[in-house]
Order: sequence, then structure tokens, then C-alpha cells
Amino acid sequence: MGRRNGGSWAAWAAAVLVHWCFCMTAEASHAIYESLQSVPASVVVSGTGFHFRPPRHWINDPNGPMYYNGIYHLFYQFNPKGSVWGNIVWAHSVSTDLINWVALEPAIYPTKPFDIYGCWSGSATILPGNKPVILYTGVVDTQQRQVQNIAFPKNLSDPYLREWVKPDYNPVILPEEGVNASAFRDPTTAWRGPSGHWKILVGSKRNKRGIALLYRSRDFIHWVKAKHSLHTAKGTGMWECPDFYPVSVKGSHGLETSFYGEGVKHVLKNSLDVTRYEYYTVGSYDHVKDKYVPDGTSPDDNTGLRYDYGNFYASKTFFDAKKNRRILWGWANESDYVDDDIAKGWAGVQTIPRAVWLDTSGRQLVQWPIEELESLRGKHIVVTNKKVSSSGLWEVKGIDSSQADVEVTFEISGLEKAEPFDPSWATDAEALCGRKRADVKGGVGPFGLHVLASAELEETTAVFFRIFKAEHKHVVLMCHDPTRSSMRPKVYKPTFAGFVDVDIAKTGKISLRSLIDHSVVESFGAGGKTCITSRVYPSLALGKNAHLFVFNNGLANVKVSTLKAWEIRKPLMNGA
Ligand code: DQQ
Repeated sequence: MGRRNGGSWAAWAAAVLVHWCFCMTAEASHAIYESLQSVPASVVVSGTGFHFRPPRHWINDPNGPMYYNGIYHLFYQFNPKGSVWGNIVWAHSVSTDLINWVALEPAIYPTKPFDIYGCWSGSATILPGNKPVILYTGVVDTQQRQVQNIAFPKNLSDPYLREWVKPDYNPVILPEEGVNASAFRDPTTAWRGPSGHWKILVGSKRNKRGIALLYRSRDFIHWVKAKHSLHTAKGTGMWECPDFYPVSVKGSHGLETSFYGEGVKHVLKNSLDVTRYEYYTVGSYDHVKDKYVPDGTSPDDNTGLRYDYGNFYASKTFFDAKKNRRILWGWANESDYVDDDIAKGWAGVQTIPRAVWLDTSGRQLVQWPIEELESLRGKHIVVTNKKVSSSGLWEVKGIDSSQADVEVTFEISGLEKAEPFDPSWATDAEALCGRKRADVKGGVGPFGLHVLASAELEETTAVFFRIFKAEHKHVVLMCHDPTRSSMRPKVYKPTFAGFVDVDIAKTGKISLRSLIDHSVVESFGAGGKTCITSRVYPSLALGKNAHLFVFNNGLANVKVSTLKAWEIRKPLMNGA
């Protein structure tokens, strides 16, 4: 789609709208509370400590993360006028360590016909000559029909890139005939092929088939849709926020998005509007034919691998040239009621940035909180070699665990007592965890932590493992059970779970790390092979009244070989 001036914009709009009027229906991807969208917070209740968020109001997807001239930038979907989704702009924060954040003025906000109904998600790319550029989705009418726009920093010598310019020739990509205009959004970071073409993906769907549309450009302004999409999968619904990047087969370092060569695999992730979960595949990408073929080591549908089996959506990675790593951001929405969000004056956090790389198995990714988080570690305690016998429970005392980082390794005494695994459970870890919750006795496990727990455990979020015996191997299930996390009525308390790809018979032990931040619990099983995030709302287990316990509700004894727990200090957080 070419460069456009004011006159041709009108002609284009007329032509496209005629086409749209016949074949499009509007679809929203977020719950709409129209009457609350522009009700500013009158009071702001304090919330999380070290998770990214602005002082007030609604946030959703992380947008355009990048490292540029010594500064990390995070843009994000933000409602400047209220605590529910609406009035969406690109808010902007900067950091030198991804942990302490300073809020700037919104970078991109609706001003032009090509984005007047919203500036939705998108990505940043750093062009040759060290020139950052953003591609984002503009919403052009009340039916939420979408186009892709470009924006440039106004002044490259401003170290914070405060102001962004949206040229009048926008939009740079329109939904062509055959593309569903209300399901056409979230351009990726671009990568460059051997022919010098830039390529991006735009999320879409046809009927119930999720699609990653592929576009090519020589100059980043004129984009042409490729005949074939990069990938599609039937029955997965709208693909929001696609992400596509290379990972190294060896080592945990990251690769720049255009990197291509030996020893590289590619990852394609999509966020599924229908289930509000994401899934990814690991596969091979042919730069010349622009073909991506998943390896087939995990399902290519909504039962596939997830970065996070909990409350984690619309994620996006970027290559961090400072530390040669790839970093993942994801949005963790509230799971309380809209009234609660209005009352507290804010909604939504971004999870702690995680380094992401390919596991040595080549079958899945591994994630770990960025090392910079450790700079916030304060007072701590260490426990070693402590038995947790069957039905055992002991408290970890000595720190304020409402804002904490806990790392623990469990040694398993034996696997003889493992419960039998029914193969029909293999595709639904979450349902299995819902049936076999923390208080359901087992053979080997459930063992793990009670976090954000009240002294008498009336309130607790249980984070645990349970080990089963399948026909030829053991199956490890990791769970978050928040069913007792809050005495407050009406709070949504879903159990979340994923399987952990470890040979527990060989290792005899398994590690768990949980980041606890008042209403956020982010857990990393087996060194980051399986991750789960929950939002919980204790009413008793607050501040100094939040307790931390180790428990074992299985028949087999387990041992905590080491447990380290740190209080986490509050960083600079956008003034929140
Ligand atoms: N959120 C944005 C869309 C995206 C969705 C709108 C995902 O661009 O598809 O706020 O949460």
C-alpha cells in the first residue's frame, strides 16, 4: 500500500468503506464498559510493589519494547481516562535497567482519521542507521475497523524519544479484499530477508482459522501482502499480537530478530482472542520461501505450549542488544470485578520481564526473570535440608512475604507412591489441577508453597507440584490453586496448571521460584520450563499479615534441600 496524501486518503476511505460495509462485522477483543470508560479514578488505592504499572487507570498489552542508545523503552496500551478498557493510547515509560521506570507523556494517541478510534498494539523495529520506527494498529471507525500505521521519533537526539510523529501518508497497510477489517491488527517487529526486504506479520482470522498475514516492504513504508500467510491454524480464532523470532539451538543468549543461519530455530506465538490464552510453536523458517513449518513436537492449536499457563496475555519479546538476550513482556489482567477496579483506581500490570531462550531439548522455551530483579532483593532467609513429611506444613518466618522472591528446591524421597496417570488428562493440565487441588491428598505431592496466606490458612494461594505415574514415565504437574486466595466474595479464582517436561525419576528433585507482589504471584517451575501467573486478592493476608508456608499433602516425604526467600524493595515505578 503506497504513500498517500490528503486527497487520495478520502478516495481510499470511500472505496474501502464500501467494501467493508458489505462484508465486515465489528468485533471487540476487550470487554466494553462504555459508561465507565471516561470516569477518572477519584481515589487510587496502593497496589503492587515491583510489577510494572502506571499510578492509575487501565493498562493492557505491552507495545514496542526496545533498547535504544542505552535506554529501555516500554510502551503499553493505556486508558488515560479510566480504569476499564477504552480511549486507548500508547503510554510510554523509560528505564536503564528494566526495573526502575519513569513515565513520560503518551507517545502515540488518536489524532488522525487513520487512528481516531484508538491506537492499538504494535511493535518497534530499529532500522539501519540506528533509527527506531513503530508500526501500530489504528482504529478508523466505531466498528473498530483496523489499518496499520507508522510513526517515527520526532527528534532522534532526545535520549528519551519523547515525541513521535505519524506522517500524513498513513495508513501504510490497509485490509485488502478478503481480509477481515475488524480482525486485522498488531504488527510485529520486522525482520529483514536476504533480498533486503523487510517482513512483518499482522494478526487476523478467516472464519475460525487464526492467521499470521505476511507483508513485505523494501522501504518500510510501501508494504505488499504476500500471497501466502506465514502460518494459519484452524479452529484457533483471531490471532492477536503475533510474535515471530529466532532462537539459538545452543545456549541462552538471544538473537536479533533478523538473525538467520545455522543452529537457529524460530518461534511463532499468537494470543488467542477466543480463549484469552497464548500458544507457541518451535519450528523452521525458510527465509527465501518465507515458509514457517512447526517442528511438530507440540500441538499447533490452542492445546499447545504456553509461555505462561496463567493470567498472561498479549505478550511481546524484543532483542536486548545491551545484554545479548531476548526479553519477554506479558500483560496480567485483574481477576476481580470491574467495580473493584473502579474503586481501586487502576487495573492491570505487566509481568516481570523474562529472559527467554530455547531449552536444550529443542522442544520448548525456558524463561527466567531478568537478573536485574535481584538488585531489589533485601532482607532474606535461608533454610536447608528440612524434611516435609506426609501432611507436613511449616512456616517460613523472618521476612515480609507480601513482596518477595522465593526460590526452593524439593528433593523427592521416592516415586513408588505416585498416583496413576490417566492418558485422557494429557491435554488438559488445568482441568486436572481443578480436580486435584492443593487440599486433595496425593501420592507424591501435592507439595509446594502456600503464598499470600493468612496465619490460619483461611486464605492461601497454593503453588505446587504433583507427580503421577504414566505407563512409561512419570508426569509432573505444576499448579496454582487460588481457590482459597481471598475471603472477598465475587473474586474470580481460577486454578491454572501446566505439565513440566522433566525426567523426575532421573533428577529426583525439582525447583520452584515464586515472585510474590501483593496481588501477583508469578511462578517458575524447574528453572523456568513451566510458568504460571495468577492475580489474587487476599483480604487477611495483607502486608505483614501475609505468611509463607511449605506444605506436603502427599504420602511420600519430600525434603527442601534449599529455600531462599528475599523481601523485594519497591523500585521507581512510574510514580505509582
Ligand atoms: N489489545 C489491543 C489489540 C490487541 C488486543 C487493543 C489484545 O490491538 O489485539 O487494546 O489484548
